[in-house]
Amino acid sequence: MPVVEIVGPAPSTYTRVARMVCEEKQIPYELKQSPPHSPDVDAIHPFGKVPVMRHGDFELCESKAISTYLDLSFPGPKLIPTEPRQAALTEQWVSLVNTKMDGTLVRSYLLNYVFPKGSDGKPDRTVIDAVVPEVEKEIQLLDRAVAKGGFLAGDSFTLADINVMPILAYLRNFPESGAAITAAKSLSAYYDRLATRPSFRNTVPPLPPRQQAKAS
Ligand SMILES: N[C@@H](CCC(=O)N[C@@H](CS)C(=O)NCC(=O)O)C(=O)O
Repeated sequence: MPVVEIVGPAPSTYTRVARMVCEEKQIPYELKQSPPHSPDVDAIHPFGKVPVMRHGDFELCESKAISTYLDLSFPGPKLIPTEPRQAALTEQWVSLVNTKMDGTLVRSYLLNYVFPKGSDGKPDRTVIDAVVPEVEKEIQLLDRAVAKGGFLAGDSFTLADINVMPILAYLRNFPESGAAITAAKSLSAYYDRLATRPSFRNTVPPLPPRQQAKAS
């Protein structure tokens, strides 16, 4: 069987999702760290987003589609349950995160810190201050969701958990979101528990250059 190729940079949250799926199912894969909108990516994703995937002559884009393909094609633990309610809850949480929360938590909040756009080269406080209430609201929503069964979709580990963990990993490192996660006791415990999984530990992205400089 040909080796699965995941194309996208390691720091990308969605790329990490596809990699975590491979790790959970012990699918041999290669990571090709082409950035968004590079020829490699544009050849597969109509809007140049990462990740994209190659498996032999099969090419695919969109993290959820890639995850579904991998889950259905390879043996190992089912990450998208087959029981209808569990399957629907998994789909629901992937959708809520991808269609709403990624916009708030990653695009509006985190990326303002990681790629500051303020006139002085610092994060734009106006943008951050405006989005913080919604960031806090969404973290509280996740906290309530995992308080019930210990996972996002009921009481077992699914793709819904894989999909949110890379976002939480970044959120813990920034002031307002970090404080909100610390205050969210169920979510903090959930993160600490899931962060011990090999799939998460084996896909930790390198520190961004600015944080590397501080750490050394
Ligand atoms: N719906 C897509 C979203 C992928 C996405 O937004 N990826 C980001 C990196 S984490 C990206 O490619 N950003 C560049 C851009 O949007 O132009 C998926 O689930 O794969």
